[in-house]
Amino acid sequence: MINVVGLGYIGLPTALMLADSGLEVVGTDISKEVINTLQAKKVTFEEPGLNTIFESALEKGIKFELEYIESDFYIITVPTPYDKKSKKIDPCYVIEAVKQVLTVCRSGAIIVIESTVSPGTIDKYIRPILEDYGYDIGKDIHLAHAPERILPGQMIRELKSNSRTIGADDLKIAKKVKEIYSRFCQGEIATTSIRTAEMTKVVENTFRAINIAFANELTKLARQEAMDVYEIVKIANMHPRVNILNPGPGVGGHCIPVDPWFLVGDYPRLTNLISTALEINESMPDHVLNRINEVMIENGIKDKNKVGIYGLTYKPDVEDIRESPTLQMFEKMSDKFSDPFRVYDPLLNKKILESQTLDFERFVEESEIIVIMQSHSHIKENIKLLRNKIILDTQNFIEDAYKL
Ligand code: SAJ
Repeated sequence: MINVVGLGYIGLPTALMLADSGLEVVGTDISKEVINTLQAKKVTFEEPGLNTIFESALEKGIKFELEYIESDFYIITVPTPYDKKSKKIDPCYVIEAVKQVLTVCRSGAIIVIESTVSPGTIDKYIRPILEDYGYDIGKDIHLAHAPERILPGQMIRELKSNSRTIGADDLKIAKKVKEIYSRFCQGEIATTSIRTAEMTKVVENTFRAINIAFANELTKLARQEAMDVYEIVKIANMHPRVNILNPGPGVGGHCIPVDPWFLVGDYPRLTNLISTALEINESMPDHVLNRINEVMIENGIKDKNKVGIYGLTYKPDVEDIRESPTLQMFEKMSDKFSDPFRVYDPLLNKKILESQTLDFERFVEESEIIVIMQSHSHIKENIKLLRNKIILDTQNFIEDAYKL
């Protein structure tokens, strides 16, 4: 039996996939609300394909409990918040979950940590707990790290098709963990040490952050030269060994703008490139504000109320607003603009901001300039309604619009 601890964006789909593959699975979460909802046969968040796999897992007997279950296999998928000031990870939830597991696990149990952690966290915080509880690691308890790699909006498909990394202290344990993940994962599964698995996950997201920063720096350079950055990137990417990512209004989510800071926090003298890249990405919301200002001046618009911001989430067609570029932009606004712009996002039917409107038609009607921060399918389907509006398109999908 497998006990999956933490039924959020990663834990729930993972538990469902395992149950769907025929394994006995119990999902545990500290939130009564989450457990009540799941026990009432309802999913806790929207994600393509989640309902179907949920129904199948229910049929195959998955259970959801507040309590940790006696078992010999645990997968921990709890959040790892990070402190914005120190830029360091706070492993408190992982630590608490491991402690709870130790009160119920069987001798010889394997504890797999899936939550993203900064490199060295398992050695520094988790091993000492096991030792304090009197466990002999490698004998009567085993540790592994299997960081997730899935993309919100494509989670179910990516859980099946992405390759993964499994870190363990010895090959036998790595093989056992690999067997479990192979039940649903058709991608390649690399086995390595725990430290390498921790580092690899953070390196992957850091690579992406640096690549996006390069595209963002090119954007500013092209803007100064009145050149089209998208055309430059498109042509450069025709080279067989060049793959520059897309410039954007900022980098959001809980991974790309967060994980690289773990390396900067732990190795400040060895991470000049990484910290500069992060700063470039964090400067993009300011760049958007400058562009809004320029577009307002060019069109003789002085009133900020005539500017409408479309898109609050951090990526298209996903409800998640964590570290969203629009929110980052509003945080920076207080010194530049005293009044907020009006805001609209079709995915958020609950008000998050004072200036947010829930009526799209009114939003369009009252805005002279519309700043597209997110390329939701909704705006692509309603593009005709933006006729006669001045558009600043930070996502580069509307022809003849102002760009970054
Ligand atoms: N972005 C750009 N330019 C690009 C691509 C993205 O500005 O060319 C921005 C997006 O607009 C968004 C942010 O970056 O605001 C992050 O988006 P994302 O799609 O790159 O990544 P996430 O945060 O949704 O998920 C990433 C995933 N990494 C990828 O390489 C696609 C996922 O594989 C990881 O599992 C996840 O982080 C994680 O949990 O670490």
